[in-house]
Amino acid sequence: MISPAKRDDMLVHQSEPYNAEPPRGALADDVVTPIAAFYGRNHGTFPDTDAATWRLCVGGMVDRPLELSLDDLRSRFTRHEEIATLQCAGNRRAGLMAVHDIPGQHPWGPGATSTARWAGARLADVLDAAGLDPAATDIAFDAPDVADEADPPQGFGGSIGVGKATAGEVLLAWEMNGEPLPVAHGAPVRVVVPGHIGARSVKWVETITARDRPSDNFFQATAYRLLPADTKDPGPGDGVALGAVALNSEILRPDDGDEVPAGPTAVTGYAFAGEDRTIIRVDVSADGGDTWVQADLDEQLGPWTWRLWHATVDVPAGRTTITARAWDSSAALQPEHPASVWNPKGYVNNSWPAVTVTGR
Ligand SMILES: Nc1nc2c(c(=O)[nH]1)N[C@H]1C(S)=C(S)[C@@H](COP(=O)(O)O)O[C@H]1N2
Ligand SMILES: [Mo]
Repeated sequence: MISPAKRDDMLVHQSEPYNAEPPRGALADDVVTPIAAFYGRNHGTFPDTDAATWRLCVGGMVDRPLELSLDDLRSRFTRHEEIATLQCAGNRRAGLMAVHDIPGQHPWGPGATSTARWAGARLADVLDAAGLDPAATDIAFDAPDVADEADPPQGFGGSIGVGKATAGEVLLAWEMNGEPLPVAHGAPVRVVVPGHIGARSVKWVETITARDRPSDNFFQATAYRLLPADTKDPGPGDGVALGAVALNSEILRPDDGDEVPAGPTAVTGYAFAGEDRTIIRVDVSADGGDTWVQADLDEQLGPWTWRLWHATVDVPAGRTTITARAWDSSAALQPEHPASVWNPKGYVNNSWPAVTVTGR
């Protein structure tokens, strides 16, 4: 078993396969998350890949199928960097589970999201070298880590639309925060799809296939889909495949349950919206939403990153709930209640975040 080399205060939902998130405060200090704090989300055991023998096969609807070694990838294609936030569709699921049980899924808190500086080749350049058929509509990724939860058990995979795949920001990354990509995050090479749910950023990618329809992989066709609340027994194609990350935010500091000195209290959090949307405003309330203060937004490091924000609110003596709400550049506001976004698999809880603190 490969050790993921994480902080020892990670909240581990499962050790094998490794599923863990940092405590919320660990995300508050850096726009680019240290690797030791970066969440880990795995559907199977880390595969036994060897950078020396690893090959990337690019095929399907292309004129010139490719088989590339890591050296080929690094020497034939220009290296690009992209700072991108990954966010699991299951981030903040615990808030939905508090509304109504979601069996068989991890109760992720606010930490199933992190930001890294990724470097690698542009998927667009690799597809160009392979001579992408203009009739292709979807680009599928497949990895060797077998997920027993899939029906039938299969390697992890997924796909994105050809427009996104050729847009330039999607990377085949071998570097994370200036270091060689760790095994836990997909070494030797992972896909990074900025602005889309984490599940599309396939780790340990071995096969890229140009197709005329989305991937049939379990994690594209059956899981990571938004289902109506009353769906009983979802099968392939039910609901809607999740793609772009929805507007979301969280409070990182103070922590839920903290004691804080009564009076002015600093509150820090993150806010993020996928694809072409950016965060334009975050409000914070310490009186159940009667009054709000506008948070200061940190500079956004790039088009694909979350924004950290800071506000000071007056915390009275006794138990108080601090609430936040974010808007994106389409003027969309987060939904207030988790009950209104509850869904059977517990994805995309983007309701207003809250922590309860005691002023002393
Ligand atoms: N091969 C493979 N890729 C994968 C997964 C996986 O289980 N296997 N999990 C996906 C999911 S659901 C998420 S949210 C991200 C998490 O990336 P991280 O573990 O580097 O944080 O990887 C994605 N890529
Ligand atoms: Mo995920």
